[in-house]
Amino acid sequence: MAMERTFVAIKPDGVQRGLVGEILGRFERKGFKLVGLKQVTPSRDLAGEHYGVHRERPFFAGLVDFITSGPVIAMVWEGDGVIASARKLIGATKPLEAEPGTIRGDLAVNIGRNVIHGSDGPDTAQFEINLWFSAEELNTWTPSDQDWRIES
Ligand code: D4T
Repeated sequence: MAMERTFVAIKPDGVQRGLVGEILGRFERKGFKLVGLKQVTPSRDLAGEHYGVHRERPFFAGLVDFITSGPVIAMVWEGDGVIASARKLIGATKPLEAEPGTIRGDLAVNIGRNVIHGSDGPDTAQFEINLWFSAEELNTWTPSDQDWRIES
């Protein structure tokens, strides 16, 4: 499988609830590589672009209010199959339908406060990485224990 990158963001509720370490740890323990990380309070323009596909939906204004209400942890994770795998680690959009063991299944109850976002496919991942990060903010590096996680 080709090496992939995906965009993941801990939403303001996850930051306010002190879940940053818990969530970062799940991606680290899985074996993915962190190549970009920053805390940012999104502007309404950034939020509108990020959620542009939902612009006509009734929940759009509330969603933008929420995502711009405080700091978000924006991340780029790298690894084989990381786009689909991150979605599995995150769980279903509706937290009450998310399986136990997933981030939303374990840590959330409400769709409007579902703690975390992950890109839903390769095109979205590319778009969202470019939207949230400049090229200089992304790091190409080799973890010292890589051979213990990836068969060469
Ligand atoms: P995000 O994009 O936040 O990772 O969520 P998903 O990819 O899992 O789900 P989505 O795009 O369908 O929804 C985007 C975002 O909108 C919120 N939302 C969604 C909401 O508040 N009410 C709703 O009815 C829906 C469908 C939650 C996630």
